[in-house]
Amino acid sequence: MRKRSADSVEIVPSDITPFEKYLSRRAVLAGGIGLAAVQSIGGFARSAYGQSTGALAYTRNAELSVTEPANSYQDITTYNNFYEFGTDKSDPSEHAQKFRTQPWNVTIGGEAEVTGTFSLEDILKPHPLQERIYRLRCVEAWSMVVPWVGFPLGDLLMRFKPTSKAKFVEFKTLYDPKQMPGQRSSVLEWPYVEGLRIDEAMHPLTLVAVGLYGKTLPNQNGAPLRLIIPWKYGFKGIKSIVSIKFVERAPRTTWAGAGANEYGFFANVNPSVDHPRWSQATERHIGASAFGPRRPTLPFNGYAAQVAGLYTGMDLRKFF
Ligand SMILES: Nc1nc2c(c(=O)[nH]1)N[C@H]1C(S)=C(S)[C@@H](COP(=O)(O)O)O[C@H]1N2
Ligand SMILES: [Mo]
Repeated sequence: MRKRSADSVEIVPSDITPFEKYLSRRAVLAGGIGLAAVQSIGGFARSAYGQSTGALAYTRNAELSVTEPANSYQDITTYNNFYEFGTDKSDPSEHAQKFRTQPWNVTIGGEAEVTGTFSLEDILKPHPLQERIYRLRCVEAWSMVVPWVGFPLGDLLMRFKPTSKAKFVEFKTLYDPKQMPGQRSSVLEWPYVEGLRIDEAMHPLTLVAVGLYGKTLPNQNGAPLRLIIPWKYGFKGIKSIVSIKFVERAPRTTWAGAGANEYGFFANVNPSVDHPRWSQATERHIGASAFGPRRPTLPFNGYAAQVAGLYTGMDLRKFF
């Protein structure tokens, strides 16, 4: 891998380890058990990825979906936050159209037995896709309901065999100011960095999204792969991921860099802890009348039954 600067790496094709090759080598070493099983999950059409909004094969996961009606495709793909393409809600859909997501590589590093740079295809191939209708709650106090298509992040992370030192996972978005005009301004520190505690990353609700409304992700929604953590504010859902690193300490996130008192590391949706500049007690649902009533915001965005246990004994005012 060629270093470009301390924080960004340029991936050259010769650095890419085909995942199957790696696994078959490991399978021999490990006596053929376990690792070989990873490959047999199978189930998605290789050609489905990397195209612009192509159809995806998936099953619906009703158990992990909300029953509220989803927002329109129009709302979900034109009202976006993706500062790499500008700070207005309409900027990403206008400025991300020519963004190239093929070829795409993801580098896995840090405290894990398996590390290296893998093609998107190798990253995604073993994971059958599910549709999950999740609520998205932005820290700016608006919300949407989105039919995401993806698979559990934990299933992906386990393939790399994180070590006992892996207490957190750090994620980075592509750094490419030529393609991402927002990165030519210093509105945020680039590349965009996010992080999760390892148990949050492994939680079955935490999703790697590769599509929405049954099609591959539009660029403005974070193509080709992004995170969705439905009980957290939207900024945790990092888009267009190129790096996943297992680390011992909580990474310094981009938004904490922009204002540590405004954007906490946990960022669990919490109606009783206000953002310094606006209340978090209620939310405006995108698509509903601007003059209609605001909705009360639910603790953990409505997912408390599934995730509150991750934070037992923690002061959620301090760890906001
Ligand atoms: N790389 C990157 N990821 C990002 C952002 C961003 O600016 N850059 N914005 C975040 C914020 S604040 C929100 S609310 C969600 C919005 O996702 P959506 O546009 O798909 O609704 O993306 C998150 N992921
Ligand atoms: Mo957000």
